Amino acid sequence: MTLKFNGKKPSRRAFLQGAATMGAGLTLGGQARAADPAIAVKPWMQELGDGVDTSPYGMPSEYEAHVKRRNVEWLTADTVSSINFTPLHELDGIITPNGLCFERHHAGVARLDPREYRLMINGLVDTPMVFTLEDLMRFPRENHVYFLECAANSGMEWRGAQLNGCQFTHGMIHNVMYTGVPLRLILEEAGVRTAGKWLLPEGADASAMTRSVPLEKAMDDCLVAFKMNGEALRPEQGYPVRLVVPGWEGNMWVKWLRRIEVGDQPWHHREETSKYTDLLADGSARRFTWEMDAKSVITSPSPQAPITHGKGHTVITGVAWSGRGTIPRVDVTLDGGINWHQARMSGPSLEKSMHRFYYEFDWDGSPLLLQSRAHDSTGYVQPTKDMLRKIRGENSIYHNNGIQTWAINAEGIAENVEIS
Ligand SMILES: Nc1nc2c(c(=O)[nH]1)N[C@H]1C(S)=C(S)[C@@H](COP(=O)(O)O)O[C@H]1N2
Ligand SMILES: [Mo]
Repeated sequence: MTLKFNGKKPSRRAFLQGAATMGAGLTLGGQARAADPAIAVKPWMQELGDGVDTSPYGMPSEYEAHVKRRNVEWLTADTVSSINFTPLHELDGIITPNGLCFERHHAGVARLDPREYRLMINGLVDTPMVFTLEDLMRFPRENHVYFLECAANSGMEWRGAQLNGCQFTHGMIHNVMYTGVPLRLILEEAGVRTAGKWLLPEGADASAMTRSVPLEKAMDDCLVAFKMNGEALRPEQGYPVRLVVPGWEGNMWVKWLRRIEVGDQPWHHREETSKYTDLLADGSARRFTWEMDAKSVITSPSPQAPITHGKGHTVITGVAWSGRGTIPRVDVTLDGGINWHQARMSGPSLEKSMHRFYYEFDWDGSPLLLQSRAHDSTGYVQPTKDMLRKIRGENSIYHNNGIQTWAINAEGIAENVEIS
């Protein structure tokens, strides 16, 4: 740990003394508040609270009502084919609570009756099959934590800083523990023919979303998932069953999964031609850019989470992820990239999952240019936005994994800016 108090690295003894005086609230975050009226006896200490079962399905505290998904009204013509954003600036750790997972629908939320749920496997298979939900539950199942990032995450930021808050610049992501059946086992049950090389998962919503997925990926780590963070998928996330395509762009994670066709070639449907391709400067387009590159963002402080305590000990935190593995290291800069400091990682480091980092420092109250830079387990380092534009041109929307900058002024207010 590289905690510094007033610029000096404390000895272990000094640190322990510091911790001891924290009770009196002097060193890290506290203040001497002997006369603080909030310490007095409160109504909730004098009366009985609600009994069990007042809220059979628990809800967050009423004081947390601001912690919610938000959309950006001008982005889409209506909310049915639209997107909202995970409030990253309010979260900690690595798991996204189910009620806060961003939503992306092409035709609204399908309301499936699980008793009428069916999954069909057809095309180049020995035995076309139809499974009920109960059938799926009889396969061996696995638990994995994966991030899902829409390829359009940060897309509005390609040409310059635009939206003021990491919820909006980076909130098309969630990180969830899935329970599901390896797709490989289901395909083996149907028997993929030798000519079968591609899959076409299809959704049961009114958009009938489809994507071409190479067979190798399906046989490697795709899941047919029915639980998220231990409970049934939320309707917004594809209840009762969605496809999980670890590390790959969110669009391929077909929700309300109803059918998987096996074919010998990709289908080149809408979502892999007119959408989810990147027009380059020379007029050609990148396609099948499935893997999500390493990326990170500081979630606090950030435009929706300013520094409110003034100068002194300050905690910077954020998240990082890579579609190619883990994140062994994140660097943080306070001065727009002149000096980089290695952040402290905390929490599980899982493949294709979000990672949490912290950087604690003593803020002298002068303006800051905060950035974070992720390194993934392949050695890849998150690029600047200038580096991305140099290679990809100005026309891209998808796959913007460039370094994000927040400018913090002397009042602690944060703003989305771009410096490189
Ligand atoms: N059936 C179906 N699956 C879908 C979509 C959809 O509209 N319909 N949207 C896709 C897109 S573009 C993304 S980014 C993810 C979003 O998943 P989420 O709503 O759980 O965040 O689901 C994908 N799967
Ligand atoms: Mo997406």
